Amino acid sequence: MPENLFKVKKEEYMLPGNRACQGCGLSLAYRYATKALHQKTILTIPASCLTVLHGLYPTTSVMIPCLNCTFASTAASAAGLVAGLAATGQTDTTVVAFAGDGGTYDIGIQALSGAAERGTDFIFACYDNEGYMNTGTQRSSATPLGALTTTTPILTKVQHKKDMLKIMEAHHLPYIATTSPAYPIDLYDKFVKAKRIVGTRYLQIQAPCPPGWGYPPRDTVKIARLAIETGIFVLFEIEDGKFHFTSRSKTIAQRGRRLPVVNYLEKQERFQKMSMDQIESLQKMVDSKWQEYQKKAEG
Ligand SMILES: Cc1ncc(C[n+]2csc(CCOP(=O)(O)OP(=O)(O)O)c2C)c(N)n1
Ligand code: SF4
Repeated sequence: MPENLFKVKKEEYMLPGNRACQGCGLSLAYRYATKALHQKTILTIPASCLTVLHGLYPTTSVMIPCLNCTFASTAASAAGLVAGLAATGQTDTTVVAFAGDGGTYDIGIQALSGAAERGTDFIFACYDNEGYMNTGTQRSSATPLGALTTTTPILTKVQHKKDMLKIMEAHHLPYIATTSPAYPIDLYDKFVKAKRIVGTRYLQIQAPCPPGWGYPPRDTVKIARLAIETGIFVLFEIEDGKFHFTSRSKTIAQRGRRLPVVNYLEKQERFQKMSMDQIESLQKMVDSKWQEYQKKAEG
């Protein structure tokens, strides 16, 4: 076992047997996130695959108190929890909102922006499976260009993914980080750090989804790694405005070698109808984003 695995808390907050699909990237990431958040945490979660994972009342597979909120109000419900805890003197409890990309990029963005602008003291974690997966793989603004979904069934999605991280950066938050289930120690460390920081902290987890993306459940970590190797997804932190690469993305930045995006696309059925023009456009977008990150890292 690698040495740094020893620091991960042994306690499990996800009980064996939850209702997520086999190979769900969210459930892998959630196991490490809940270990890092540990005790003295309250979750608030909108309708999503995560509510399904938590289970149906009166049973649950997650050992952390959780509020189910309405779709648009995740960050507002977190702000209410923060105010309630402050009023009752329980200021040592961390409020964590956990939402899918639909509940973050689209339906939850207004409440999230409001809470972030006010500097509400909470963590907002978006697990990004790039679609409305719980209701059958509809497109969201996080769905990448060229992906097939049940609402883009023939011509694929024609828009690029929304740059939610840039939107959150514009809120001048004390902490923004990206994480992947393929790098669980990096994910764990970022949640531990986020728990210690005061103010609005935003974490984004890339969450591969076997049925929604069209790959075998055993390949979740392989797909998540390819996302990092190609630069489609980049591991970084922005602490008080200072950007730095982390984990495998840091190594890739030092070596200056990324794989072409097609290596990632060809493994997923959702990209089977992508045109050559779309692949080129995606590669250009990834290259220019990477350059932007490198400039930021150089300060
Ligand atoms: C106001 C409202 N609109 C629509 C729904 C139906 N609904 C439940 S879960 C869901 C998909 C959520 O997508 P996302 O936030 O990306 O999370 P995921 O399902 O992918 O985990 C939708 C549309 C709802 N519960 N409430
Ligand atoms: S549909 Fe995707 S995100 Fe939802 S539980 Fe299944 S694998 Fe996980």
